[in-house]
Amino acid sequence: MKKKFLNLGIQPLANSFLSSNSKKSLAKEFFYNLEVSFNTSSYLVSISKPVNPKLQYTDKYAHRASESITMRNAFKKIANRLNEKYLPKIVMEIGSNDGVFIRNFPKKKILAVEPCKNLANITKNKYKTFPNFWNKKLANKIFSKSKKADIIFSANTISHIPNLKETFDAIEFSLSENGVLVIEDPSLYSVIKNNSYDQFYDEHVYVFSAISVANIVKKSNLRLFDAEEITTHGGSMRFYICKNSAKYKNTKKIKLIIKKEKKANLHKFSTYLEFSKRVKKSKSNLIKIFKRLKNKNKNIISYGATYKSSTIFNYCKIGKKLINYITDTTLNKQGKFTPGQHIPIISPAVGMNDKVDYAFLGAWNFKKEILKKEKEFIRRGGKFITHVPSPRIISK
Ligand code: DWN
Repeated sequence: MKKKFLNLGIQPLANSFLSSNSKKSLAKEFFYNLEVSFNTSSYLVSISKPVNPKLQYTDKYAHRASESITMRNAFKKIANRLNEKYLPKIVMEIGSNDGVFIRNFPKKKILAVEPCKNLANITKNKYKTFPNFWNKKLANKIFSKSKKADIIFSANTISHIPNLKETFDAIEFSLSENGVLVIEDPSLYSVIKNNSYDQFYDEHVYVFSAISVANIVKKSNLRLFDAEEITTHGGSMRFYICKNSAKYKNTKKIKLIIKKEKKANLHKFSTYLEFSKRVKKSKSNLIKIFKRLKNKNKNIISYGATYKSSTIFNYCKIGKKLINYITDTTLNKQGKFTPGQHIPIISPAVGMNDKVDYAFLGAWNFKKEILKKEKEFIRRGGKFITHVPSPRIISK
């Protein structure tokens, strides 16, 4: 049974950056109610009513996974590790974005699946790229009895697909006998611990725990045999999954991770009710910080036009009165307006100027990288604001 525990209000699609803020284009904006539920039998946390993926993964998808050094390095490292450990002949990536993971492999080994046509166009000339949604039909088109994948990799994508049963059935069909599915997604443990409620937006249909993944993959004759806690995206989990009959034994690490999650009561509804109370408190404290600074005539901007910050700004109703603009390195976000609150997005080269007093860390998950990059801003007295794990001003 699904039980609701969090209501983040009326929200736009986090990817719907607007080219114009004219009345005509604002009238076309799509909104939905962002409610989050807990399944008392599978322990899966999900958006109560997912949005139709065809509205989300269009030829105007804005996010480029290769925009940060942190992610470029992280993908290179895991690509090399998988290559050395499993010696794969065929590697498929589901949700290949701009190719930041596959670029670490020779062309002949790679199959890429990417439903956003503008992204698929980036990789299609070098790598065999299928501009489609991952499902059984596509699996049947790509694979056969004699052609299977040794590694299926998917970062920040499986949590975006509403139909998990079909997704994992299609993966089971596509994997070789001892093939391994490696998935990375934000971890529920970190979300609860850091109060990072902004990990909930239309695309994050699920926020996984190891407990829930183990339950879900079982239904498709797959087995979660290992996992790693990783630091990317503010705390993620890397899951290793194989066919039931594959040679891999369940590791000590996966048992320990599940034990840790149980100790944190991730299998109990009461945990989520408590989380929901903390989210409300976080909202009111963040609004207080913004209003206090604005009353002192401070210039506040936001750093990183993230999908996550779309949830915050629309839930907390933090808009143009409180934030002058948002800076983002992604060229195709610059010159646009954020979903719902319509805050202008500009380049950091223009936006990180002497007039800025405070910058809200929309990309708080890259705090280390950003603080390193913005030494000059900090040196001249500029400060960052964050809401993770609780709203506060960072002075160093
Ligand atoms: O799952 C998803 C994650 C992985 O990526 C998606 N559904 C969409 C997207 O979500 P996000 O926007 O919350 O992700 P990021 O990776 O936190 O976005 C960072 C943004 O900040 C990018 O637009 C790039 C920008 N940025 C910047 O302007 N200066 C990032 C860094 C590190 C910087 O120095």
